[in-house]
Amino acid sequence: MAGDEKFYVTTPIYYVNDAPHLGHAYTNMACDALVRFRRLDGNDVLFTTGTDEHGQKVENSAKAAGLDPQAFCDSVSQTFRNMNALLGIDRHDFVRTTEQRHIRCATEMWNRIAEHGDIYLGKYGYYYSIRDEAPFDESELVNGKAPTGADVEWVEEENYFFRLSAWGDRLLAFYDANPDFIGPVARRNEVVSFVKGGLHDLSISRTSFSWGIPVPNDPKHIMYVWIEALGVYLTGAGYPDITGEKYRHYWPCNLHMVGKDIVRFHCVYWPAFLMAAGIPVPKRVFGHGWWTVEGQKMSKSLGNSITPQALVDKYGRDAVRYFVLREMPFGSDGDFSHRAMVNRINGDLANDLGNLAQRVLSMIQRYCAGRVPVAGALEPADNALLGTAGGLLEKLRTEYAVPAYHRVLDHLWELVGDANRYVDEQAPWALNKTDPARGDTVLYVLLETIRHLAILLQPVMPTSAAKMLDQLAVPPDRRDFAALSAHPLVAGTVLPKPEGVFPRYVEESADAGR
Ligand code: ME8
Repeated sequence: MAGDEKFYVTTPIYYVNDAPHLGHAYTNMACDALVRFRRLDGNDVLFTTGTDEHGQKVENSAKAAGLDPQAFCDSVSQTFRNMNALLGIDRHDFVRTTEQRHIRCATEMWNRIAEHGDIYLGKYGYYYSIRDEAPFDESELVNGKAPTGADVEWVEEENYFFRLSAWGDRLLAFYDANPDFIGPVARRNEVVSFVKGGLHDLSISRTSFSWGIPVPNDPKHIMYVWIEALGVYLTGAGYPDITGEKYRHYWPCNLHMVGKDIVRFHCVYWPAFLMAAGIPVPKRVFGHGWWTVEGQKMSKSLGNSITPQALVDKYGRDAVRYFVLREMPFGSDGDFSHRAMVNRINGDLANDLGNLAQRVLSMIQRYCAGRVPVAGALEPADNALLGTAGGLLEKLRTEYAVPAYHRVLDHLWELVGDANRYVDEQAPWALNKTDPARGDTVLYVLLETIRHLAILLQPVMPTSAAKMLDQLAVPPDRRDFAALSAHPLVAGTVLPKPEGVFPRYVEESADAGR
């Protein structure tokens, strides 16, 4: 993977009728870890996220807030930007669907699809759920409501339609030819069986409200929110400037990271729109699972949504990033609980990794006058540990390609475990008395192992990993993956006095016993 390969990754764009919560934070933190990994591996990365600002729900929410829609969007969109700053989301382009560049992009996309003959004007009656922004057939309703339980209303209007029904076979052929297009496999199977079940044409314009992008040459219609929202990924790559450097370099997109709820939009509608417009289809869509909180679905009515701010205030940014990527296998659903969070902070971070670093760095101060010691001849146990450390990057490349963050962290913590056992077996404090040269070698091997861990942990815990690397006196320009083998620690380098990087979580009295 190393080299100047390009990589374009996107998060969904979030509706501005809701405040940022753990679910949005999760997708962004996951993408950010991947982006950082790729950048440290020498890739040229474009990373986009942003906000989805049109549609009836937004128009309604603005009205309820007593604001004009644009002012409403400006203020909520800013809360998503703030979330990114809070979580340490790396260099990215924040794209808003109300920006001119996006309006140009969506308009051009519409024109291209229309030129291809895939858009027609028809009459349509359907059940519509405002909450889901989705139309439903009668057969999809459950007890007269949307499958999500949202209320629906019967709507009839003259709409433009996208001829989706004509794309089923081409989509199935596309999935066959591109087996990695949808991950994980369970989601792929769902999509394939949905398409095999037959596709209906899709209504892609509305006349019942006005907060949206006008349909070219027929401005009493506005584009249905999904057809323009998906186009945001093209906007991020500079479309419609298809001769431009940006588009030619970054499109097609490498990965759309989405929640499982919107896999169908990204894996059925989106490739069909693109093929109809004559635009290359992205390489992969990954549908991750959903979080519940203390065993319950997050919902406005239950008032149990966790804000990113509350999480970071309570546990710290890096611990939150670590927890969400370690706790549930990426692609599955999982539960966020205070208890599980504290176990990870005090177990994995403070006891396992934190103690390893603290123990080793304290011995360097005590036995080596605070300098990187000289390594003598290596013994099999030393080579085994260094071999595992040296082999990690290749393993992590495989896992990030899925991406399987939980396995990335499993691999790293296997090395933490090996290193802790090695300290106990080699007992450098005893060697310091009986065979100081051997003691120095053991401590050097441990420092090198910690350097590997810290460099490879940067994508998930950038702040803590940077502190660890500061303590190893690794210069800022020697922290990328090329430095793993190119720049081992140099004997004699003075190391600063160690400070704990991973504090234990101490229960506040209100938490005790939970
Ligand atoms: O669907 N657990 O926006 P949205 C994990 N605007 N992830 C969650 C989650 C949870 N409990 N709840 C939400 C939209 N998410 C459209 C997208 S893209 C062109 C348009 C995450 O604000 C997850 O990534 O409803 C999900 O796909 C996204 O938030 C939906 O955000």
